Amino acid sequence: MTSFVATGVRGLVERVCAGDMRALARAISLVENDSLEATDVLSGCFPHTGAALRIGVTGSPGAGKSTVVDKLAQSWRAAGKRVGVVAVDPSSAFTGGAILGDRIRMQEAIGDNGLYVRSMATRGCLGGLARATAEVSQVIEASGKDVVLIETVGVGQDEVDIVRLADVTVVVLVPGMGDDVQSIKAGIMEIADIFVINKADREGADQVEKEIRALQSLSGRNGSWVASIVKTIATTGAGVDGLLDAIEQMREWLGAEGRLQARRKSYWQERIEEMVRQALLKEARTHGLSSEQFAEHAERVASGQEDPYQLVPSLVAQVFDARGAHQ
Ligand SMILES: Nc1nc2c(ncn2[C@@H]2O[C@H](COP(=O)(O)OP(=O)(O)OP(=O)(O)O)[C@@H](O)[C@H]2O)c(=O)[nH]1
Ligand SMILES: [Mg+2]
Repeated sequence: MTSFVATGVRGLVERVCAGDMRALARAISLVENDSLEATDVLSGCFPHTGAALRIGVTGSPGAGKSTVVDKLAQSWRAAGKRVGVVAVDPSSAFTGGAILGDRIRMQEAIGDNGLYVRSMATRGCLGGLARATAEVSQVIEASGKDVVLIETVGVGQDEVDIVRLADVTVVVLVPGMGDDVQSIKAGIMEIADIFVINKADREGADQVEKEIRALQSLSGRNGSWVASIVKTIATTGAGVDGLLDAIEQMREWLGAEGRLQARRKSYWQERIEEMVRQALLKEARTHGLSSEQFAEHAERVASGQEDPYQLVPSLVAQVFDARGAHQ
């Protein structure tokens, strides 16, 4: 059974790496649904990852993230680079979802297999959105992409976690936010490598720039990199060249002194820890610790009938004993 699955998956992964779009869509579904074959798919793809630049694009709803991503993707395609896009929560009240939908249709129509766009459903992702996004990005990268763009609304903890997987983080702001620059989630401001002030056709772009500079002077530096600030009108493409330059500079900076490696290491340190946690929990569930049993313990602890500090070590021992007996 396992070998059958592994053989089938091997063929699928080979087709993914050869740039077969249907195979890519199938592989992504397997990963997104956390299916039985997901681990083999990811493991098969992993050796084919690492070369692409991963760019996270985040910012408040409607800031123009999809439009910026679209313009970047177009520029890179024109330069012959292969581009992957993962968009998380494109179904907010703004037009992002529709824009992406159009693009997916366009991509099918012109058969451009150098561009792949995937929308992530925010609900129903088994094991968390950050995990699913990271894994889907990896599969897309393995299909032979030079750049992977990950678009996400920068509001919740999930989104901050998603952006962590990026090598370069672009935060999109818009004029007319007033003091709201301060209210953008602090975690997102801190991890910004490049600020885009989009909708620069509106009044107040200079004010936003001033506010970012003020915040920058307060906070510490991100290594020797001072986040660059670029103004764009994404709808017309004005300023997008400046953004491309800023990304290129960041890529060069990351390339020196092992910085890219250091970033990816710190990302994987957290990620591996999370993977171990999940694997242990799964182990616990297959060795007699069902959700129902957790619920029963929770009820007893909540009503003071059971001591959680005694309970947990005994549960852990129980799992290891059960596992030992199975081996
Ligand atoms: N005036 C102006 N409008 C823009 C600009 N960039 C984007 N827009 C418009 O702003 C709206 C939202 O743009 P999107 O690119 O969908 O924004 P988003 O951040 O991806 O939105 P969500 O994914 O829904 O959070 C669209 O109607 C765009 O046409 C700009 O530079 N100037
Ligand atoms: Mg969008």
